[in-house]
Amino acid sequence: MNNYKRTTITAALPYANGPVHIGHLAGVYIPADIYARYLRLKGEDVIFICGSDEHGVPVTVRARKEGITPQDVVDRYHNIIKKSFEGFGISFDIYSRTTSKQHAKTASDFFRKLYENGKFIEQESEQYYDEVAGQFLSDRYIMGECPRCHAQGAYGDQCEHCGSTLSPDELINPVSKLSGAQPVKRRTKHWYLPLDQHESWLRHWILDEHTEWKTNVYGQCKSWLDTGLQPRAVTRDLDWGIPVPVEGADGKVLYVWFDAPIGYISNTQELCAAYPDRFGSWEQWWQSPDTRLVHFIGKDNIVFHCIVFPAMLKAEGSYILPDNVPANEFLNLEGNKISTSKNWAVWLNEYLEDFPGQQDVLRYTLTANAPETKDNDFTWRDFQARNNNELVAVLGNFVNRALVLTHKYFGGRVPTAGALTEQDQAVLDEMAQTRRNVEQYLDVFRFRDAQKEAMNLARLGNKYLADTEPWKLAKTDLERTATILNLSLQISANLAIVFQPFLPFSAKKLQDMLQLQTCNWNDLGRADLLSEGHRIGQAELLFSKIDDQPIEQQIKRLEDIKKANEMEAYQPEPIKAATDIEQFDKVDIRVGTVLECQKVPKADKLLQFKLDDGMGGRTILSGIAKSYPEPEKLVGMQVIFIANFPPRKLRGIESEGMILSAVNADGQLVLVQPSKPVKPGSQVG
Ligand code: B3M
Ligand code: ZN
Repeated sequence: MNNYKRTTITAALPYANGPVHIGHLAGVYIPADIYARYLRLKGEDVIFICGSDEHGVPVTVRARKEGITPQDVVDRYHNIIKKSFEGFGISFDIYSRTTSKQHAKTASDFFRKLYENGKFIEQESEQYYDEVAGQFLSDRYIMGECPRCHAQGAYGDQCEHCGSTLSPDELINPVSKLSGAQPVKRRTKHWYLPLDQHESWLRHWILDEHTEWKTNVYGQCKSWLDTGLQPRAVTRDLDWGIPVPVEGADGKVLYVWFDAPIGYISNTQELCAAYPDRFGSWEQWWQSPDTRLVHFIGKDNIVFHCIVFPAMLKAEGSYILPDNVPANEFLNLEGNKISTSKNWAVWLNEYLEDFPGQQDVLRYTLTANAPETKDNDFTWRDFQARNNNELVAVLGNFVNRALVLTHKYFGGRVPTAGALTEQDQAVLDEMAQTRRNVEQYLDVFRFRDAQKEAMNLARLGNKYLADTEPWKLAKTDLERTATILNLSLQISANLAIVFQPFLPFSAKKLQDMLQLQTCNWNDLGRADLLSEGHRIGQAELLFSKIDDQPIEQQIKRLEDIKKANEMEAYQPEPIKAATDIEQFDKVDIRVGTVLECQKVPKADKLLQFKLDDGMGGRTILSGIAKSYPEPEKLVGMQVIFIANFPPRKLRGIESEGMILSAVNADGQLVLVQPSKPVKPGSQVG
């Protein structure tokens, strides 16, 4: 381990153009929070920095769509996001925003310094411009026909149909996504960070000096470096952002990925200015060689944090570089990629409303399933099982038994431990390993294994109680019962400590129940945390069982969203080969009124219709039972049927024709009916 004196922890600044969801929490904010809490508990000097990322094109697009200003958009989401993080106990020392005054100053100064020291190159180029919207278009806002597969709706940077990487110039018939207008080419000047000039030190710094980085991070960096780095534009033609602070840059702002990481620095400055006694000078957190900088991010941000931002910091000259960038992969939801635009997500603000007081259950589940080395899946059933089988049945149950029995047999005072048996000693020995077990994983950002080790201590306690059965012993051997409960309470106290980084709300509750005065990480493993005769508080449930009903409700919500999305994505079937009126005239199509309708026994798809066809009635079988689970409700409805198909026997019933229906986007069959009542038997044509 390095010889550092303090740690600056940053968590990716979420875009303030939508709320945050479980993917964000699992990938970035929970691991960062566990880590920050862990270091603080060890007594280390830590700051934990975050804030909203409020610039960029997507904010302007949303504002335009809603007819409000970009500032309105970011004000709304900044507040929602901030509240969500507070709700989940994410212990940032500051959660600020990139529209703050401090940030504008810091980011401008940073840019100007690089500019004055000749760290940029200036380049003119032709870019697409939307004359209706009055702005230049970023790649994502130009759409057109893919030059490779000829699908419509390819983006200026990529065709999602065939997966090709594109440049806007290649699109056939490009249109602006903003206004639908055909964009024109205009000349414009931008400043570029010449990453190619940074390649050799970056190669050495990452590939030789940071072989300890997570393999997913290291691998992505290696592939970028092996492909060769290109200069990157750090300015944009846009009216939302931090104005480029040099002459001849009217109408230009800093590229959002240039200003956002500087937000970590400006937020630190804001924090240190507000609490100088507590946090000291901002410089020590960013410029002192004995400070360790750790960036928590998702995998889509790796290149910016491992290559672009370090190149900016190096070019500026007075900053330290990140020591580690423990990026996670992605979390999926019920087997599908989380998507803000498709509303395929569990939104944190909604979870807090739907499961009040149960933040730790989600924290626990997301850590247990964290996408640390590969993409992972969140399912509501797994969430329920983790709560019921682990938090309730193991952790909660153990602690509850220890406390309840202490109240029952020893009046709520920690009983005196007598001579220890071999079994007792073995339990204590194992408990003494907890700190090492958990730390070995926390120190290398393996939070799921760390949490598993913490849970193992609860399992140990649970097994100890199951093996010794003090509730039975109490009747015959109170002395032995006292020893067992003393040990169980010591284990509970250890649990209150070890779970603090993972389940801060429950750990605090447990600490209060035990009336444990201090909760020091360095005390982990000790068997004398609660002294004999110490009075404990009332036993309350740490966790409660989650029934099927709220889980099914969440699953239903997602099913509804999926249906709505399918509806939207629905593409009609291609038109059949040409035919003519003569062919059509041969088919006799009529209107009928449903007299009776019922399921056909032992045929799960078939409904049996009795129709008034104006000619004495007829029976028709139709394979639409799945779409109409209550067939009796169809009685009285008018339908359209083909009257001149030869009769056909199905399941012993003769069917005289075919009833017409359309297929819905979700595969449901929908009966077709006349728009006004029609005399049964009338011809359709
Ligand atoms: N806002 C991207 C994201 O939320 C971006 C992170 C900025 S960190 C400096 O994925
Ligand atoms: Zn294509």
